[in-house]
Amino acid sequence: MAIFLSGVKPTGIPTLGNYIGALRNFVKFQNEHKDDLFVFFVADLHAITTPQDPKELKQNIRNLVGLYLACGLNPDNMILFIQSEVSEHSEMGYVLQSVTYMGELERMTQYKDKAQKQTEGIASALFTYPVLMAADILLYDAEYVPVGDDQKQHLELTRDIAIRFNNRYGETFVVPEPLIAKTGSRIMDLQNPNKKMDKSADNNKGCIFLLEPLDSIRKKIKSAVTDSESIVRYDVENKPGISNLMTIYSSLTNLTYQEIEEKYRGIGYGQFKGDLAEIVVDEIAKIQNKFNEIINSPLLDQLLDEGRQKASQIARKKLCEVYKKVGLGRF
Ligand code: ATP
Ligand code: LTN
Repeated sequence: MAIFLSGVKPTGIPTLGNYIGALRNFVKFQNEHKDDLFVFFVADLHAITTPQDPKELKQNIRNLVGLYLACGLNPDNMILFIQSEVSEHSEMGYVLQSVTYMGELERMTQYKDKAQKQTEGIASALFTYPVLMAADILLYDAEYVPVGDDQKQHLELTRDIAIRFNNRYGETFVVPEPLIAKTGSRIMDLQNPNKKMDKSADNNKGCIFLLEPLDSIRKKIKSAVTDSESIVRYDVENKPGISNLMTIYSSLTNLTYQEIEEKYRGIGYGQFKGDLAEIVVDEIAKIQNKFNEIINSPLLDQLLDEGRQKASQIARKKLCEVYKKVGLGRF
């Protein structure tokens, strides 16, 4: 039985980028691997590496659990939990800090980007964030980690940490592999197609949220930045806006770029954007309907209680093994 694992930060309402680059693939893999185990969590400890309002954080955690399920994750072969409820994540993170070098963390591009945006000082947790992420993964012996393209560097560091620990203390961790989709692993902002669509971005105009009113989604797609050529053609360098819209189109319809180009040959951007708006709205409307059905159901807490219990059991065992190998305490 293989173990797949991933997490999403409750730093806001998940976006179309999170859906195409992550959530949707979780569901796809789960459907394709019914005999394997899927460990998914709400990465709330990661969320507080940048400032969060406590009330909003609480709401975002709940909404994210609802959205995991509304997107189609199946409780049958899944452990779903909230990261901060399983204290082994922080404990393992600390031990792994002792085998991670400052220089490695200084090279992380997500740290450099996010540090630049901080106005009230940079939290040291933002710097050590990738080590906690390594702990999240290594605690469960996960083999596969489905993520968007922006997490590739963190996964490489996780692998380096695992290999280093294994060399120093003996075979302990499974070295995980990232699963990054070929199409849609980096959806760009609709107003600034050179920047990743981010749920915690300052300006929301180029970002589509999964719980946003459908009309607002239509408007955002129709006013997405394109170019003056008026030809639907995939060319990231010269036509980043239209290429990004084509990526969204392709991800949600499974049409290739070439098929999309042929479909819209001789037809301007208006029709293309109108069609794309309906494709996106159809997909998100399904998620919102399901979300509204389940968000107040006691099932959510039941699943989270069960998830916490199962996750703690696995994590505690791994943490004890690590303490023992490192020579800590009286293990
Ligand atoms: P923040 O804005 O707070 O940094 P985020 O949306 O960038 O949040 P996460 O919530 O941690 O980051 O991302 C969850 C998953 O979604 C990760 O696997 C990440 O790689 C993926 N993801 C995030 N943004 C995009 C995007 N624009 N396109 C594709 N995948 C994305
Ligand atoms: N850092 C990730 C969220 C995350 C994660 C993980 C993803 C935290 N822990 C473990 C995969 C595995 C991000 O997407 N920003």
